[in-house]
Amino acid sequence: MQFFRSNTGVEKVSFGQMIETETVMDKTFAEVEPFDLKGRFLEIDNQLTWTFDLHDLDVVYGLGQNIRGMNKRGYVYESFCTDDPNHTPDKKALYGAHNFLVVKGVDTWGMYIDFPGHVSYDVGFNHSDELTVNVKETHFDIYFFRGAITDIITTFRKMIGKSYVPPKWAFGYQQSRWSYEDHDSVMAIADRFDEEDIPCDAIYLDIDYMEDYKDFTISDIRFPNFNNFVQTLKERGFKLIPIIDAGVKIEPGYDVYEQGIEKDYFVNDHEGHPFVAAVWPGKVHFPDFLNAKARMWFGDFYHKMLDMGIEGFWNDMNEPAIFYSEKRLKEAIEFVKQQEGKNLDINTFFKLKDKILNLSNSVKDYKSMYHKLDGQIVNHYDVHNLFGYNMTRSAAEGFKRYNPNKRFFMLTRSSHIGMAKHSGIWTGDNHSWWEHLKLNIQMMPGLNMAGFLYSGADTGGFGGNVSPDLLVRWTQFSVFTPLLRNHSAMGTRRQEPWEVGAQAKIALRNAIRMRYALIPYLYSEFMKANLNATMLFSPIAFAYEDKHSQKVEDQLLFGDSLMLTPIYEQNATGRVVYLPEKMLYWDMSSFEKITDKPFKLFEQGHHYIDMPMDAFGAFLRPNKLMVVTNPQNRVSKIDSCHLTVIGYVENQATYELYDDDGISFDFMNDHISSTRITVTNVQGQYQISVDTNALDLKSLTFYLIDDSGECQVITQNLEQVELRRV
Ligand code: MIG
Repeated sequence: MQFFRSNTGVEKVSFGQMIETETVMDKTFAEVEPFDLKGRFLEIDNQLTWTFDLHDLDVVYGLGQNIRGMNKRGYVYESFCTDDPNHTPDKKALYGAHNFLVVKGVDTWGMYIDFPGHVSYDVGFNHSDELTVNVKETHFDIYFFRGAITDIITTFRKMIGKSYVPPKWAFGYQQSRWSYEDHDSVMAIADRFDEEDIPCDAIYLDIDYMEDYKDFTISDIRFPNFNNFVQTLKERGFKLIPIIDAGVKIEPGYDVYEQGIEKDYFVNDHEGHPFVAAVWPGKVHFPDFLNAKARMWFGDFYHKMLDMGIEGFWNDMNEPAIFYSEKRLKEAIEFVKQQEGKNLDINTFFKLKDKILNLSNSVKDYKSMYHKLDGQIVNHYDVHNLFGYNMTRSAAEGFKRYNPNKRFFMLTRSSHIGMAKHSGIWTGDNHSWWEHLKLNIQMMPGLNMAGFLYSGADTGGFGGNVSPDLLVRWTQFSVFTPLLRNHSAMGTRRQEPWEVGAQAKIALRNAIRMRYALIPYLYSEFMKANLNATMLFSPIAFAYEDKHSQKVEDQLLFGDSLMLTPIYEQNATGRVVYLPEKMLYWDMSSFEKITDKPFKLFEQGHHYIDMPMDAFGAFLRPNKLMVVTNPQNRVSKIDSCHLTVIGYVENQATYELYDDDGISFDFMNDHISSTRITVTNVQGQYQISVDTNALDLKSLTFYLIDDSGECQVITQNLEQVELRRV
């Protein structure tokens, strides 16, 4: 065991890593003497268990994409990337494995476990005053952090590298369904958005666009002349986002399969033959994404579709999901045959049932898969959580080779710490349940802590049938998440915005239009969170130290200026909110209503806020500003010349508005537009100053609210040069 301390106050304990995980980018740790190590640890049977004390008031944040609330205390969790579409409260793991948590309390400290296999956490479940971590291995690194919670998170995020930045169009509304399966159905969706005057920037292609579910193929029966089709939609402002699955169909003559076999780039079984699993295409092999050469080979296949005008993808089934393996299916069938004609006792009957039910995603299969890394053979189970990460890394590195200065769109289902550098994530197959809207709300801070800023859930729910009010409420929340995508499964009720009734359609159009109005603020806050390694969504306890704020589970700070209080319950027409200080409510039901000054001040404390179905809103913090604009139907059409600024200014507020070209990495060389807006309230008179290098910025309209609730509207014309200081 070795101890390290970095210059940022992080302590690292190394048990000697088994495999290079590529998760920690900042490696400036100096070896030190063991010091002040927390907890009690125990090594038995090649596993390590570490127990820490929890104080009564400690709140445990983190673990990224997982179930239950923001405060993880009171349950058990696992890090083991899992394709399980039933995200019920008894589950312990979802698609991602994110071993970072922070205990906030009397003593605030954080922990990151850099290990790609199975890790479990008992967060005060068996013993309410203990946090116990178990790692199924003794070779790995642990990092400990101390400081204020936001400093711990920033230190950690800097260690793991800058988060992924999508193209700016990715902040628009995106429509998906499994599946818009042919040319005509995709066209009909695009046409309908324009007819209904509902903004939309992207439409997804799910597995049916392929020929027999073969990656990087296109069914020319369903999509004749695909290149033209991509181009036509692009000219109308719609991007197409095709899915790529992890399994490669076994089919002689199919180039990905043939080359993979020839180059020995597939994951093997214990006999050294390519492992046979079955997923959508039937029997498949899995590319050995942990192997750098295989990664490069697979990543280059994306180029084929980039050449057709595609600008982004979603990588699915990369936990990897396995419907069944050839070997285990054989065993199961044998077992079933043996039972024929027998009088089954109850145990045998259950065994029979389980043989079939447990075929999918079996740990036995993961334990029979092998990776080949520079002559080293590694059992898949030990590095399981790196698989989806490396599939997506393969795509991201492929994009860099294709065009190093272009931002491509990328989402992945499975992920691990370190992957946030390469891609965004969607949170997988949720259901059209109110509980999953709440889960979505509560998961956002954990995702941000793990570096995932570009993320969101399947809005409206993937499985099950959505009700009109659930779709409206969910969309009203997703208006704030960087990824705003409506997606649903085959066979469920259709949930495009016009499918759930006339009243809901209007509410949905208004909410989606409000999203486009928010883009100046959303994009600025997203990019600042990215560049400064800070949070976009935080529990209010990250900013307010009062006792009550420590326990709030259903409100979020969104960027620097807003506090969200979403509705997540059936039939609710309002809700109780907690305000840690005096704040301004903005009724965001429709952007156009802004001229009616839909603002109201509320004192610190608890309040009941009315929000009928078509209404939603957010609270502005005092002495903060937000910048919005007139909504348009595409991100590219957004008006950045005439902006609107809203603020409750008691004395002084400053806002840094960020913008860039939205498509290149030039922002990394400071090719950005920045506008600093300062509003000072001098006894009811506002002084406004604007420093900007944005040449196209022509006017700013201010809605300024003072302590008495009085709203003044002031328009500043920036063409008067004296106002603009560059
Ligand atoms: O076994 O491609 O999470 O978004 O629509 C299901 C079909 C496979 C799972 C993804 C979902 C996608 C679906 N996929």
